[in-house]
Amino acid sequence: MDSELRISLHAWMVLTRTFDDAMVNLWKQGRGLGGTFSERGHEAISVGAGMALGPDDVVAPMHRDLGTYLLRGMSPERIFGNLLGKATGPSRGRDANLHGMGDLSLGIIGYVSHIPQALPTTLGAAMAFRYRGEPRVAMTFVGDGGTCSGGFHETLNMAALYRAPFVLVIENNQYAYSTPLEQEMAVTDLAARAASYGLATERVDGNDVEAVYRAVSAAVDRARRGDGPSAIEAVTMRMLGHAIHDGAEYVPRELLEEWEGRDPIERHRRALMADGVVTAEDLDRMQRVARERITEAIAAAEAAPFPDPSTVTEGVYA
Ligand SMILES: Cc1ncc(C[n+]2csc(CCOP(=O)(O)OP(=O)(O)O)c2C)c(N)n1
Ligand SMILES: [Mg+2]
Repeated sequence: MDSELRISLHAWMVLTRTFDDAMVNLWKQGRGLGGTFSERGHEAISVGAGMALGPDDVVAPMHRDLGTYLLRGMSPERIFGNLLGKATGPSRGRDANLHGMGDLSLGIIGYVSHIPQALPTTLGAAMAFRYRGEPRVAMTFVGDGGTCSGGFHETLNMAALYRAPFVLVIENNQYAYSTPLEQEMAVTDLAARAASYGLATERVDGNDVEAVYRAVSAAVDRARRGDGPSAIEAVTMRMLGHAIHDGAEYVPRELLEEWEGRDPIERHRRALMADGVVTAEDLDRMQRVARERITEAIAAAEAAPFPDPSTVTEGVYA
């Protein structure tokens, strides 16, 4: 992998973590955030997978895929605006959360918060590309918990049957809210679940950004060539609670400590340094730039207006 791409993957992970840390702090300071889902520990997945897409592809990022939103060009100002319920957020104050953030001009389909309904929606986009003969790919994400919902199984069956240009990234963070993987399902090999419907699958270390990028890139290429859908299972750990209100006391401390030692950003930083791709000064600069960017974004989002109450019925279709 060329050095420029490796540095870019790292810089997006640093920006994502910096955003995430700031988001958690804002919530703790009571500064008006809505649903706050930390993606700490998931940066290699959201960035590695997002980077594998081309400019004309579409993606529906899940609640822990902040890096994918940023990579697709959704500005930190707009995302903080959404979390604060401001008119400048993509949902225009309708959904102060990390879903409801679609923007088709950036190739982003808003994640449907009812799990796993983003899967059939994304498959619909993939089928449209297939019918029109466009060389485009539709990608989305699902958690381990989401793989237990009926829509996951129906989507995968149809995607494989019609060889849709569809890529699914399964984020196996080993918990669905407070339920550990082995209490969710009898077969805990999530790639096998997808393979049973006929998708090409691969299981990767979800804390290794380059491994995620390579696996998802191969899946995107396969879909674009017309060789059908894939599911990539990326194994990681949710490092904070389900959402900010949840202290995750039910997760064994030793498990979290073990995964802290595999932190995706720290690991990648060490690899880049060992290979002489970056210097400590480069990394300090990267962190400084990210902090400045996020500080500016928070100030802009806090100063932005709330939606005009007279617009409340706009976007209501039923
Ligand atoms: C149909 C439905 N039921 C419940 C929820 C509430 N909910 C949101 S995320 C979540 C847990 C999902 O776990 P998993 O799929 O493993 O994703 P993770 O949060 O671990 O990334 C739940 C229960 C929902 N969004 N939709
Ligand atoms: Mg999970």
